[in-house]
Amino acid sequence: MNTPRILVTGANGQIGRVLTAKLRELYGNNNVLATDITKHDLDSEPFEFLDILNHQRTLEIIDDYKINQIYHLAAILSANGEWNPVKTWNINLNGLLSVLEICREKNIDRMFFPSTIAVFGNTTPRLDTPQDVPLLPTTVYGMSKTSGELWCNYYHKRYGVDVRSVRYPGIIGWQSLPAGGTTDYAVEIYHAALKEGHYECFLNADTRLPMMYMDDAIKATINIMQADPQEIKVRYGYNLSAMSFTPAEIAAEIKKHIPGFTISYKPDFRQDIAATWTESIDDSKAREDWKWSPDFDLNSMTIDMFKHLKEIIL
Ligand code: AKB
Repeated sequence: MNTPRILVTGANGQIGRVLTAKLRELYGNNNVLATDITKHDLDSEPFEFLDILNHQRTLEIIDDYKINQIYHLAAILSANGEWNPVKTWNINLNGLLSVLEICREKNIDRMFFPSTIAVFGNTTPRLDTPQDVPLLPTTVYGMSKTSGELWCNYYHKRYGVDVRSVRYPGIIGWQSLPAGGTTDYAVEIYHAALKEGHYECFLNADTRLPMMYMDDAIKATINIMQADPQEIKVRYGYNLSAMSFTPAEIAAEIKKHIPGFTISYKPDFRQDIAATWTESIDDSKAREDWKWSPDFDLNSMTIDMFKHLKEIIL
């Protein structure tokens, strides 16, 4: 395959920042255009401001930079989405439709759409959740991602758009902070442990959720995008799994590194969201189709998080 010319939307988000850097390492800075509605001081060029609802500007950018692959990350997450449901639907779903239309019109080679465990709901089996299950999400974020998966599948079947998607669990990394998600606690807890020695958690001690280290999330994203088209059998979101833990379990892991660390619990509305998601995921389809496998568990992730965060924070 020739070197791709890539557009990343939402490049300043938690995953976008790390993914953009990795794509630039792989394909060269000038072949990866970062776009977002805000610019971070440390962003390297090329960068363009882009509101994903501005269809005309997106088309112009695609032409100007001769883009042939899109990683469409721009979205509002589960907790923040609940503060403004209509805006969230508009950005998450109408933004996706605009990008899918552009892929069709411009014959874009490949597109990536991040889905999430937020597509699951109270009717979904909670343990080892299979690939194809009832989806009845309760958040507008989950609704937009569930519908988004269906639209991706539709554009593939109807127009042949080569769209690929995974259902990310909660993502934990030292490089960037999440904004407005329900799984954010699992990043905040490491920062708080180093800075304050204490963390007040907005979920209950025993709320088990699927999680993944950033390195694995980036690896999965690049692997699925580099796979041959015939290996991709699922054109909505592939289930993806690495580890599952509760706030009490991650706190116990942190205590191994910081013995004086303490945690308290003050559950808020995010506990109600988390309670509708599942506890563990069966990702055998991704393992089978494009040979997915994670490298990090809770233990190795915690060692790596502290190694990097200590350099930044202390
Ligand atoms: C969130 O908590 O909203 C996200 C997700 C699981 O998609 N991290």
